[in-house]
Amino acid sequence: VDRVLRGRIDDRFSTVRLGGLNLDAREARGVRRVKILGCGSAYHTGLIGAQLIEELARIPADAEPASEFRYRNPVVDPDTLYIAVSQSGETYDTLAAVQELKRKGARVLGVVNVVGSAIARETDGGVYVHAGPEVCVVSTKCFTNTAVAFALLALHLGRIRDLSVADGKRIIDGLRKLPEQIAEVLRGEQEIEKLAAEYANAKSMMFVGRVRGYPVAREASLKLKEVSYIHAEAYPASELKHGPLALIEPEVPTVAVLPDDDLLEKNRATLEEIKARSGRILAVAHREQEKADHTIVVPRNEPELDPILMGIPLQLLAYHTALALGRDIDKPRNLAKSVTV
Ligand code: F1P
Repeated sequence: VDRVLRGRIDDRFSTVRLGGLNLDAREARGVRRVKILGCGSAYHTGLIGAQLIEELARIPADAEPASEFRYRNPVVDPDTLYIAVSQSGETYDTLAAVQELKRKGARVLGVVNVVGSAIARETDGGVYVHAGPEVCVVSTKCFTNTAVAFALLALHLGRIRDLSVADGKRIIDGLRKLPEQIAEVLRGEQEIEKLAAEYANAKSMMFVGRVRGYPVAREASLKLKEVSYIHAEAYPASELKHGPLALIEPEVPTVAVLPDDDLLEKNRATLEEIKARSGRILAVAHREQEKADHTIVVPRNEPELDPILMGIPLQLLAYHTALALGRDIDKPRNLAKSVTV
């Protein structure tokens, strides 16, 4: 996280410098909509990025799996800014989506980790994530850094569009706190290892979150599937009552992402629905949750940045669950470093 922030924050003016963006102020002011494309973890960081851009720059934004987008003859709109996200920069579905967009005359930026990769080359500009090489196949630190890169991009767009400087300063202060807070989360690893041993016998796992918690729930569920091979589902918390509650039973525990924001009461009501069906609950929250069987407590930061910190203990949970089950974490089955087909 230090690396993605380094040299990019100007404290005097509470602004952000993104040298490679290649989007001048006039172009940035003309953006009516942002569409983010990526696959797997990159898509999930896109969901976080879309929320950050809506919250901090007030531009309508959404994310879609690039692997869907490229097959559906999408309407390409000149006032939409397209952003492709990729750790490797080589994922073929994402690259194909970028090429399709370029063919149709769209402006496409990249949020990419590997410098000089195919997606970095094909895009018109963008932000490098500087997470360093992902030594294992699954994306972990790159997920975190990409979310930080999106916070910087959202701040930048917000500032150009004359949104509150005070808000910018608040988020910048929050970003600066992240490295120490991440270290604090990592110091809780032993606790998470014990929890992983407790939940590793699950038949399946449910992950839920609402708004800022939802992309975290999706990513945590993907991480668990990728490395432990436990079946997992992720739902927006309010979707549970539209069918999936039927799956809840003691052998199907739920991981609930519960930031201490204005949705906490709603989220607690979801926990009650799960408890009423004898479901076990592991919460990730800013304070102990009495309705949960266990809580992993993470430090508080600015609410918009919650997805960044809350994802990390769940990466550790997936890692230790895989270890407890004797899986080869660095070589998960059926997963390539970059999916080039
Ligand atoms: C996308 C991705 C990863 C996943 C695995 C397969 O990669 O789906 O999220 O962990 O490595 O590919 P990328 O486009 O971000 O490199």
